[in-house]
Amino acid sequence: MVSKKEIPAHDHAALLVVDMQIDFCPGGSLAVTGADSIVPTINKYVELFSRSGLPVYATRDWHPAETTHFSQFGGQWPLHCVQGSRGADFHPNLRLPRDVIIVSKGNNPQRDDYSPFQVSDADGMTFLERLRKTGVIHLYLCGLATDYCVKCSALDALQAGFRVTVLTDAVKGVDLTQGDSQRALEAINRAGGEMGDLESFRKGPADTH
Ligand code: VGL
Ligand code: ZN
Repeated sequence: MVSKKEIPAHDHAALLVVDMQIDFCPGGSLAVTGADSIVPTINKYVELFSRSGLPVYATRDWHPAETTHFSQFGGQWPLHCVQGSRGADFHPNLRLPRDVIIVSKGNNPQRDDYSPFQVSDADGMTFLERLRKTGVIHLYLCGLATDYCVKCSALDALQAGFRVTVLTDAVKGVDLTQGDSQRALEAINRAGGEMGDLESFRKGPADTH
C-alpha cells in the first residue's frame, strides 16, 4: 500500500480519472478489453491522492441520445454513455472520494468532445479555468480510453501548460487499429508528457516542475 508522504503537496498535483463508465467496460456497448482490470489500481491512486488532500476529478462521457458522435447519426461509435442511462454510470467498483469533482463532456450533439478542457460546468467556468483557479500544476491521468479521451485530455493539458503524467498501469485503449494505444502514449511523450506507475510512486515521484 502506498503511503501518504509519497506525493509532495508542493507538486500542486491532481488526479484525473477519465471515463471509467459501464459502457466502456466488458459487457458495455463500447467495451474496452480489460477495462475493469484497472479499477483496483485506479482506486489505489484515488486513495493516495485524496489522503494527501489533493483534488480528484472524474470525467464522464455524457451524450444526448442523438449526436453526430454515434454511427446512426453519421459518427464513428455505437450508442454509449447516454445521459442518465445505466451505461453512463461509473463502474460499480470504482471508489471515488465524496468530494470528487465530476466533469461531464460530450453533451454537445455536434461534437465528439474527447477532452473535457473546453467544457463548462454549471457555473459557466471551463474545466481549464477551474484547474487554474484551484492552483493545479501537475495532472496525473488514468482511465479510458488511452487512444481517445486519455490522449486528447493529456495533449490539451500539455498545450495549456500543465505538467502531465499518464499512469500507464491504470489506462486501457480501444485499439481499433492495433498499436493505437502505444502510439497515443508516444504522442503524449513527444508533446512533453511523462509516464508513471505505482512502482514509480513507491520510489517517490519526481518533485520538480
Ligand atoms: C471515448 C470513444 C467514444 C473515450 C468516448 O472516453 O475515450 N472513446 N467516446
Ligand atoms: Zn463518447
